[in-house]
Amino acid sequence: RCPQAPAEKLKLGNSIDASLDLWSRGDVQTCTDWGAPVIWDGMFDPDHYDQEHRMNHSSVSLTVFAVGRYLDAYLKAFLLSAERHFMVVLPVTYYVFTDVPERVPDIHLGSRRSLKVVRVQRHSRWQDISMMRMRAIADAIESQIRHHSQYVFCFDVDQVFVGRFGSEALGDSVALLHAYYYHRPQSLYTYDRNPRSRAYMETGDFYYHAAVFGGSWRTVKNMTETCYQAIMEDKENQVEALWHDESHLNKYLWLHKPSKVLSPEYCWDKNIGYRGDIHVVRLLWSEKKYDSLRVT
Ligand code: 2GW
Ligand code: MN
Repeated sequence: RCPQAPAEKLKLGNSIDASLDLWSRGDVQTCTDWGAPVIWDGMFDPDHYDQEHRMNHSSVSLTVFAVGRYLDAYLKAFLLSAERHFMVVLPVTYYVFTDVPERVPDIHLGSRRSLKVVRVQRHSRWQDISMMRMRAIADAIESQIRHHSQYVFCFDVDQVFVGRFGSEALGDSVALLHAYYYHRPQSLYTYDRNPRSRAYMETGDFYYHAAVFGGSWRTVKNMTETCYQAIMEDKENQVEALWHDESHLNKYLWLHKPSKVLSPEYCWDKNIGYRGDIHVVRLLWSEKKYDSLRVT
């Protein structure tokens, strides 16, 4: 059931995760070979997680970028759905990074939830809009987030919450299994294969999706700074990794193993169709509007 790691090898870092039932799902991998849990529905008691995190006074910052046309296309639905499903029992601070602050929708937020707008420059290439998030996140953690939130979660904006995305997802270093690759052989993973790029890797553990990653503020700061530095080195060498920031994130997470891995429940695409191992969908890709949004 958990072929890669015998239970005694698991070194779940804290009492909160010790309640995870790694044997409750026989159909999927519930732990990595370095002992990190892979979170699937049925493995955890949501109330236990919420109680523990409330007792610990955990608080979370969520970062999301809505630059240019992505603001009107996706931001409102993303935020409204986050209010219903994202860490609802914990204090949450949204950080919306945009080049058009005046267009950020005025959303009614729950108590102990707030929203900050950070103005960012609009890069002309979309690859740069995506990659430069790493730098902006690191800066915001250093200047603001670390003073009030233990945890940071970073999201693409083109998705909506449709089920609980709760405190079971919190951990020191959290990565997400990409919905298209978690059941596929490693040979199909779209790692960067160009030796000239800093993101180059031959083999890895999983293919992680950059649409969701998180952890303690310290770890996410290190993650985003390290990726940013690698991206800038690539620019100096005039190379760009195959999947931009996602390639660099995959390289980082191969060298620095995440302490918790989220199953694709935490970022599902309905175009994949039915799969028996997905019991709950928590976050869903929004429809891609390439035609109208990716014209430059
Ligand atoms: C992106 C592509 C083409 C045209 C515009 C943009 C764009 C992205 C934009 O105009 N404004 C903007 O705010 N963004 C932000 O970057 C937004 O938060 C969006 O969710 C994020 C990533 O772009 P997205 O969602 O269009 O790309 P995906 O869904 O194919 O993302 C995967 O691959 C990316 C790298 O190519 C990133 O690693 C991303 O995290 C992955 O999910
Ligand atoms: Mn996306």
